Amino acid sequence: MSEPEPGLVERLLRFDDRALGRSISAIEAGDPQALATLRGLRARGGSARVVGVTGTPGSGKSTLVDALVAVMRAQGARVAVVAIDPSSPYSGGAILGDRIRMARWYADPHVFVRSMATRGHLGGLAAAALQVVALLDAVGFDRILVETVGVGQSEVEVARAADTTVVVLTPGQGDGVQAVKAGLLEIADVFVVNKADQPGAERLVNDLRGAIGLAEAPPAGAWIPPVLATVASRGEGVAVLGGAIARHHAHLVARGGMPEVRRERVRAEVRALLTEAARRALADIPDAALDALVAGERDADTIVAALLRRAGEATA
Ligand SMILES: Nc1nc2c(ncn2[C@@H]2O[C@H](COP(=O)(O)OP(=O)(O)O)[C@@H](O)[C@H]2O)c(=O)[nH]1
Ligand SMILES: [Mg+2]
Repeated sequence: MSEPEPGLVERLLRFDDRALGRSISAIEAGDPQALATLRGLRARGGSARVVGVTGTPGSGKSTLVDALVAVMRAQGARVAVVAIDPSSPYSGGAILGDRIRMARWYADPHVFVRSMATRGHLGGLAAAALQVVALLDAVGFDRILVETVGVGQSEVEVARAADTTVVVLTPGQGDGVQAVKAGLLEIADVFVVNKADQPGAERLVNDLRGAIGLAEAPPAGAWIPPVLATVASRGEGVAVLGGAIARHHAHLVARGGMPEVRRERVRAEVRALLTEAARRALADIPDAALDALVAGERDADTIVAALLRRAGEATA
C-alpha cells in the first residue's frame, strides 16, 4: 500500500490551498498515494454538511453558491465549493463579472473553491467527486457546496449523494418540464425558483408546490421539500435558503444521527465506484469468453465473476 507524502497531511489540515489543489488533482487521477492520504484522513471526517446545488446551465447556480458562501461565512463556517461545470467561473470559463465576483474569496483562508473536470475519471465522475468531498470533510471544512449541471446521469448522482440537494429552476420556458424529465423532482430536498425578478416566477413556484402536493401522501414525519424564490444576483432569498438547508440537515440528524448521514454518503461513493466497474466490465466482454460459453467449456457465471474481478483490479 502507498504511504501518504510526508508533511502533506499537516498542510491539508491547515487548508493550504496548493496542498488541497494538488491532492484533489491526484484523487481525480486515481493516484494511489492520494488515495492513501484520503484513507489516513478519513476517520477525521463526519462533521461537514454537504449541499448539492443542481439545475440547468444558466439558471444561476454559481451566483447562488457564491451568495450562499457569503451567508455561511457570516455564520463563521469554513466553506468549500466544488463546481462540476465546464463553464464554472472557477475554471476560468465564465464571463469576467463572474470571475471578479469569485475573486473576493481568494484572500479568505476559510473559503476554498475548486472546479472538477466532467471527464477523464477512471472510476467515474461521481466517485471522484465524492472522494474529493470526503477529503474536504476530513480536513475540516464545515460546509461543502457541490455545484453540478442537472443533466447527465453522473451529475445527478453527485447531486443526489449530497446530504441536502437543492434544485434550481428558473421561470424560463420549459424549465419545470425539463426538471421532471431529468428526474430532478425526485432528488430535490429544497426547490429554488431563481431569477424571481423575471416574469412567470410566481407561477412556477405555485406549479411546483402543486406538483409536490399531488405526490402520494408522505409518511408521517417525512420531509416535504420547500419551494423558495430567490434573486441570486441581488442576494435576495439566499438567507432563507440557508435556513431551509439548515432545517433539512436537522431533519436528517433527527432521523438517523450524523453517523447515518455520513454512511449514506459513503454508500453513494461505493455505489458510484461499483456502478462504474460494472459498466466497464459490460463494455468489455471478450469474444473468446463467449466462444468458450457457446462451446460448453465455461459457465456464464464464472465469466461474469472473472469480468467483475478484472474491473475491480482496474479500479483498485
Ligand atoms: N435576472 C437575474 N439574473 C440572474 C440571477 N441569478 C443569476 N443571474 C444571472 O444569470 C447568468 C447565469 O448565472 P450563473 O450563476 O453563471 O448560472 P449557472 O450556469 O447555473 O451557474 C449570469 O449572468 C447571472 O448574473 C437572478 O436572480 N436574476
Ligand atoms: Mg455555474
